[in-house]
Amino acid sequence: HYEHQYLDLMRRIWLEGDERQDRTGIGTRSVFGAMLRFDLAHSAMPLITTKRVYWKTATRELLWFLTGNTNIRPLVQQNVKIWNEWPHARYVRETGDKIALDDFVDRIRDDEAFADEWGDLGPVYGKQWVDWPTYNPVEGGLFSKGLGINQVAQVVESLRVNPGSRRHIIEGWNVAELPEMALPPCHKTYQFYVAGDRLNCLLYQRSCDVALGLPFNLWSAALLARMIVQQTDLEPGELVWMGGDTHLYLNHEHLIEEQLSREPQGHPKLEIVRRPTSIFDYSIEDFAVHDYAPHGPIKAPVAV
Ligand code: DHF
Ligand code: TMP
Repeated sequence: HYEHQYLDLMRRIWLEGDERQDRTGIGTRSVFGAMLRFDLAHSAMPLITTKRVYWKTATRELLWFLTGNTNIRPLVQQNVKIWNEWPHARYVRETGDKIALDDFVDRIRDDEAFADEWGDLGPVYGKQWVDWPTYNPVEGGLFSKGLGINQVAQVVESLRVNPGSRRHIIEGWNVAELPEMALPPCHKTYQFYVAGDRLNCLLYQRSCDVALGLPFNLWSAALLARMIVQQTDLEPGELVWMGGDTHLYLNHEHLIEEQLSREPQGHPKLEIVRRPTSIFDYSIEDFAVHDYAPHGPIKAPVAV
């Protein structure tokens, strides 16, 4: 079963990883450099079954990236909570107002002006993917903003007209803008590769929370590949995932012990029920997952 790769990685990190202090103060066990490979043929998806993964939440996040929006408000309005902690932490830090997370999120939902001021994550994934900023030199060594670059549209186009290219890349790591981002991109580089009529996707993730983040990241990368497959009239190939600092947080022990005691079950499949006009026209109703009968959810706190 494809999922043994994930469970084997989790076990190896937990048993053999180096214990390290990390930015969040929680502490991790970590390995540096890891690879997973998944065959996406016949609509197969690398969806984790040893706990319930909220694939619709991950899908809403990906669709939000593709709109170019970096404010959590549209996520909050869809009841997607995965980015709430970071704007909340910034608000508490910058105002000294120790508002509870739930109250902060209610305010983001109900108060547009408040959301405009406090809901933004800075120029994270969405901005870099579809509107990477450009600059034009002007008098006196200054620069003015040029038109943004839509990397996603460019990759879809380059896959169509020049499939053999070695330059099909979507890059999130905009060095100049890292200081303005709530978190520098984790899933930072996607590369695509056409072999015959199959589209392969490689994701390089510089930093990976194997328990909470990785199930979402695998789903989203495979989903993005499938959407591009549909838009380019190719067939699904392989997803290759590569991790840099690949870690487990020490406070995820209960999740890890429980998950490693479970066996993968079933082979979920993704059906895309409609063919939207472009990569930017998908909506949540376009996706149906079949044969997903996971084990129960396992809750664990996210390190902020
Ligand atoms: N920070 C850290 N430390 N780990 C992350 O995985 C992470 N991921 C981010 C932002 N910062 C991060 C964005 N993606 C969850 C999943 C993905 C995600 C953020 C959070 C998460 O908490 N998942 C839970 C609950 C899901 C839900 O409430 O819908 C899970 O059980 O999968
Ligand atoms: P870092 O910026 O110090 O590396 O912290 C980011 C943490 O978030 C790290 O534990 C990796 C995790 N993460 C993922 O695993 N996947 C994601 O998609 C995101 C946004 C973060």
